[in-house]
Amino acid sequence: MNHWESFLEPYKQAVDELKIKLKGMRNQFQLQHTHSPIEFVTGRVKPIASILDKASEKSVPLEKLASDMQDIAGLRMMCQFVDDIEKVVELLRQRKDFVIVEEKDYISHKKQSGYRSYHVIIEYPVETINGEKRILAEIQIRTLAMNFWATVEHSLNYKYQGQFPKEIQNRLQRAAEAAFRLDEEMSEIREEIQEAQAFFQEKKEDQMKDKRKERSSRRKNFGDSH
Ligand code: 0O2
Ligand code: 0O2
Repeated sequence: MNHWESFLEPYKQAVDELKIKLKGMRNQFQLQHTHSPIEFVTGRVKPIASILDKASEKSVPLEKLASDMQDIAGLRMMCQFVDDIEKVVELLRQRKDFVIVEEKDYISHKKQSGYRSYHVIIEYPVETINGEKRILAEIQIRTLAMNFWATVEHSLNYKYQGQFPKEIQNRLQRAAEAAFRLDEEMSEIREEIQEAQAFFQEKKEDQMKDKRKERSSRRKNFGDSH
């Protein structure tokens, strides 16, 4: 195993474990038939090239990566509505399997770029064959609209290396405002949307039940005739 592989291994394990745990929260809401504040969860370990770029940009010495780079392990939780974000953060605060070391509210205080998201930095214990290793991980919580904007801006940033032409910069600012307004509009009709979603979910479950019944009666008929 080379140095990078062994350094990143606990981060990979943490991302895998946290993805299961955070997706589990979503499944539990669905089982309770209550609106899940979590729409979907993704996770990644930062690629080595990005770690090196960020380390050089922020003057982080490689031997201090573990303590000074908080997002080598990154999780993202997407929500339908802005109000869901606070609920998700509260659920994270109540957990006993990690410690929150920092919260960054880029929703009340959006970044210069127009970026909005809530970041929770955690210290997460990974069990290894050599004992416990505590690593830092970053959980970004955002609405679908915030995620759409950030994903597009991230791709453009990659293309222009942060040196956006003025025209693109203005358009990105306008798009950030439009995403903000979209979130506001969706919050206004939240109850309507949730009622419709609950209705569809119920209908889907009824259809599944009918299909299960149909299959078991077909199996029974087959058994009776043989
Ligand atoms: P389910 O049952 O669909 O939730 P991995 O789990 O390793 O394959 P990772 O790193 O979690 O992948 O990220 P990836 O592949 O980008 O997407 C993770 C999950 O988010 C996938 O579901 C996607 O279907 C889901 N996803 C991505 N974009 C959207 C979106 O716009 N809306 C919704 N609702 N879901 C999205 P899972 O985890 O495979 O299973
Ligand atoms: P990638 O490719 O997503 O991994 P700090 O020293 O705390 O100011 P740091 O550590 O960069 O700086 O933390 P910050 O600013 O809280 O954000 C870390 C991550 O948030 C970024 O990781 C992005 O994922 C996301 N982010 C922050 N600002 C922006 C932005 O303006 N646009 C987009 N699209 N995402 C943003 P990385 O390492 O930049 O990138």
